[in-house]
Amino acid sequence: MREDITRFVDEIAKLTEPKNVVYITGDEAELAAYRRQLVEKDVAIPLKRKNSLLFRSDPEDVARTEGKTFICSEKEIDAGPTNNWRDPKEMLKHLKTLFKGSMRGRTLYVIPYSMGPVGSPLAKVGIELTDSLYVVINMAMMTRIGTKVLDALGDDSFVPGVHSVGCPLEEGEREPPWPCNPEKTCIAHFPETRQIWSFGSGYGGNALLGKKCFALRIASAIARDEGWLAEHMLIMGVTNPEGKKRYFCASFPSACGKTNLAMLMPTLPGWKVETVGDDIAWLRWGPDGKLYAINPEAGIFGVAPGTSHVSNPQAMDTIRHDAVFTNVALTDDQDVWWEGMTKEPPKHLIDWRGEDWTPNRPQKASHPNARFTVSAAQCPSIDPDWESLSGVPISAILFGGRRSSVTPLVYEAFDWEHGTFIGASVSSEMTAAAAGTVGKLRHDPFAMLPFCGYNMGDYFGHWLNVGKAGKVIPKIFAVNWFRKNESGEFIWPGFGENSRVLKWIFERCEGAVEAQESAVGLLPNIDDLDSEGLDISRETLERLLTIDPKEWAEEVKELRSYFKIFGERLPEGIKRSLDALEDRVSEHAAP
Ligand code: SAT
Ligand code: MN
Repeated sequence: MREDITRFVDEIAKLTEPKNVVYITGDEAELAAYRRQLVEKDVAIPLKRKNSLLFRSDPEDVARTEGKTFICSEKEIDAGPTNNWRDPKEMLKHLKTLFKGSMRGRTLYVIPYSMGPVGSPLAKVGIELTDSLYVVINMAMMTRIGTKVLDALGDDSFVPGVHSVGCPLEEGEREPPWPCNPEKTCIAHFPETRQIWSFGSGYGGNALLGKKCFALRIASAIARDEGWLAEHMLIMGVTNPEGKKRYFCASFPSACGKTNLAMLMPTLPGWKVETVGDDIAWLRWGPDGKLYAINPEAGIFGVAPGTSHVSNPQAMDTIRHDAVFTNVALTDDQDVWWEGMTKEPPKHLIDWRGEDWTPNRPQKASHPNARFTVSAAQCPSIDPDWESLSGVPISAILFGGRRSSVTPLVYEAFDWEHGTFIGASVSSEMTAAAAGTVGKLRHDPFAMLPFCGYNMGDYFGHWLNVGKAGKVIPKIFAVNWFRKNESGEFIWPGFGENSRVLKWIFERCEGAVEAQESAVGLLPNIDDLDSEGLDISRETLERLLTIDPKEWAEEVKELRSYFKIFGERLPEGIKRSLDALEDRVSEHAAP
């Protein structure tokens, strides 16, 4: 074992005072023993699905807590206006008091993990120290863990992460089913020294440090320094009926359907979608001047409610076995259920709080942010190249959000600078993935609002610069599956029908179809959006594919006021694009 690793572990053990320290090897037998242990201690419920467990979290610990997530750069301005900043020295002092003795009576697990396929030049290693077995078994699916990671590390650096649920156990005290410490929850990132400290929460992105903490917040800062991109994007392979394949990345905020899109079953005959990743992409220019992406993760942490054989049959197949479920409902025959899984709910369930549930109950049986965790390798649509060490070449980047109005179904950016502006301009109606008001429209640039490890204005600038370094520049598109009519109903069917939009994007990449210039970007000609077999009126299609200059004049005003928060850090390229958009919109609005 490398001396700096044992030193790190010893230091944290001295601070947190665990009863023992265990290095995770990643062996299947070891993980199976932990799963058994969780069941024996009544922390997890065994399911009828093979090797699968159900966990119920504390009702106070059900989603990422953005208000308790901090970026601790030396200077406040380097965290920027969209992050919660804390002085690194003060924060470290605070963390030392929080973590003092926080693992008493517990085991400290050392999890070496790789973000990216082990041995890939694009992969990076982290070491998470945690006192949560739930974290251990989830990290084992979400990342590549154990001895093989240490063997491949060589002399490279690693990102240290310290996680504690903040519930020390007194002698003889029983383990609570979901240990956490919501009052003192604190998730702190040190982008300059590349460290992560997370206290008090056991849930998802708060606790599985490889995901948002490392692969986005810390990695975005590394990527800025090294000239690449760490993005909140799925990666998918799209094959046309002639057998030609292209890869797309798509950025959407949490719980806006990235997993569904990455596993989409096209309704268009002859088209195929394969999954490389469903949440995070690391992108870099290859030696041939093309942009290559790897999925740094190895698993899927998907939103359960709404997932069904209709909305995402591939996900339903993926979670048939060896899956972990959190905050879903339990059926009488030891299986899982959540809202939207079937049209009719079962007659009786145990809900996510552990209480009897019948369909006449007003409360939901599963929590809206209930999740499944599963290894991506189990996904039937997994791409044959998903673990390619050099990544897959990207032809197009899609930006989307949940917008019930204003934003058309799809349009194309004029160029990379305009595409960067589109990414910077994303707003989305909030979901249950983060604590907050569901449905409220908020700016979420690049779907990175909660995940950018440095000043978002500088991040826009980094995007603009990165675009100058490649030879084969991907096309950039905006998409919006979530348009609604006056009665609040979705006017686009979504899911598998989104393949129609993917087809247009594919054909634009091929140079096979024209587009029409509009004030906001390049729109499809209505007849180029394949609507064969789709029950949709011409009028609705027109509505989906045209822009309303009045609405856009408002949008521009709103964006101008929003971008003010970045002050001097707002790059010229964004200002230029905004001015140009304003000019085009007012030209179009003129009678
Ligand atoms: O809890 S996570 O941050 O991992 C999920 C999400 O918000 O995308
Ligand atoms: Mn996400």
